[in-house]
Amino acid sequence: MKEELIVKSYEIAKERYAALGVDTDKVLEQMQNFHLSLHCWQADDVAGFEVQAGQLSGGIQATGNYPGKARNIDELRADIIKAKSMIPGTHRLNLHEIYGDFQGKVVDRDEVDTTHFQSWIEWGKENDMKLDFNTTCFGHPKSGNLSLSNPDKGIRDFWIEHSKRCRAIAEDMGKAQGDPCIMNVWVHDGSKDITVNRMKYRENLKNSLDEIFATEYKNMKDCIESKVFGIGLESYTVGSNEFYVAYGAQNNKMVTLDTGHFHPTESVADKVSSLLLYVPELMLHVSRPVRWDSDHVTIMDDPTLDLFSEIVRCDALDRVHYGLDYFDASINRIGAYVIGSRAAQKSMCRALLEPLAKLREYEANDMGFQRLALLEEAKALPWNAVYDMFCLKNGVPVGNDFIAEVEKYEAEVTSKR
Ligand code: RNT
Ligand code: ZN
Repeated sequence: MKEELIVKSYEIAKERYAALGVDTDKVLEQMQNFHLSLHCWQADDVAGFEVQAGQLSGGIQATGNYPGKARNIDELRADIIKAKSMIPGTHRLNLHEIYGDFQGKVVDRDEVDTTHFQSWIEWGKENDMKLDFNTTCFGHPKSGNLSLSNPDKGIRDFWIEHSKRCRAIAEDMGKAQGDPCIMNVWVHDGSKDITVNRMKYRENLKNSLDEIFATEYKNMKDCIESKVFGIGLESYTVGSNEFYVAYGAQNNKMVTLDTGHFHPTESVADKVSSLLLYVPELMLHVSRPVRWDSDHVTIMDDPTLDLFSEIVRCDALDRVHYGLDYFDASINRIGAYVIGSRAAQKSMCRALLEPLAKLREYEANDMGFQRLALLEEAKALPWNAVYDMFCLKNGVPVGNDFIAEVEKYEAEVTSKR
């Protein structure tokens, strides 16, 4: 897109917003400090690099077989660097344990340590990407339907050991990057059919978590993620929303909100203010559920817009961490990274541009019509001119120009895999 046009549009937008008391230059600065944590698993459909790799399990599924997925660590790194060249700003990388640099060796989940992530730590430094981390309790012969909540102490202990080791790795990552590494715990544990032992498994999960979190760390932060159900585990989920919200509130742990992990008519945006009164921080897994937790590519839809608006309205920008979590194997995977990341950024940009002072003034004075009218008008204000300027300032393709970039990389790189 022509630079002149972008600048001109921005100047007009600046004036329009100024008339409503919104400073677009300040929003550009805020956008620069808004970091996404890009999920490494979009590049290879959650496969990872274990030599002994098993099938994806745990009730999650990547569907589609679009050609060109990353087959090894070098390809995955190249793809992430390519994706990030089309996303303005600086971002983090969210790694799962199965993405370790195992150098062709069989390393079981209870044997992993920081040496397997040393090359990632260096790569992160070189590429200006701070790392976040996740335990991986699915896709393993010991995963079954129950991991941390398994009544079999041997299996439970195996996953406790895995999770403890992951925390130690996250601590080392955090120390090396001079910024806490956020480590997420999500386990698939549940049951396909009616269970008559709900309490027992939840008690096991609670005790396992207590053991895992016993060590205090300074350079990593824990977060815990609930969900409604997984495929094949429809009747019962050990780590439900109530379970983790209560655990987080009692133990001062960050709660992860995956936007696909609630009942379809439930507003995830509405949870932000309640949770932030009781838990220290939130981690987001921004996704797009279509009929179920389908992990479609994030787009700028109403739930996503509402969620980011709510964070801004709660003045909670620095108490929320912004992870993405989708895995679509049916379209160009690098393109999927860019679409979802830019959709999250655009949602945030629009949220930051909301004429909040004016809206709150109306609300305080019981001026319901005026509040609703301005909310409607704000939707069509030229927020896109501000986002385009943000892209221009960061030297990344503006508007739909990134489509050609993705196509070029496909022609030259991914189609040859
Ligand atoms: C699964 C959870 C979880 C995973 C990743 C791969 O339903 O959302 O966060 O998607 O850990
Ligand atoms: Zn998730």
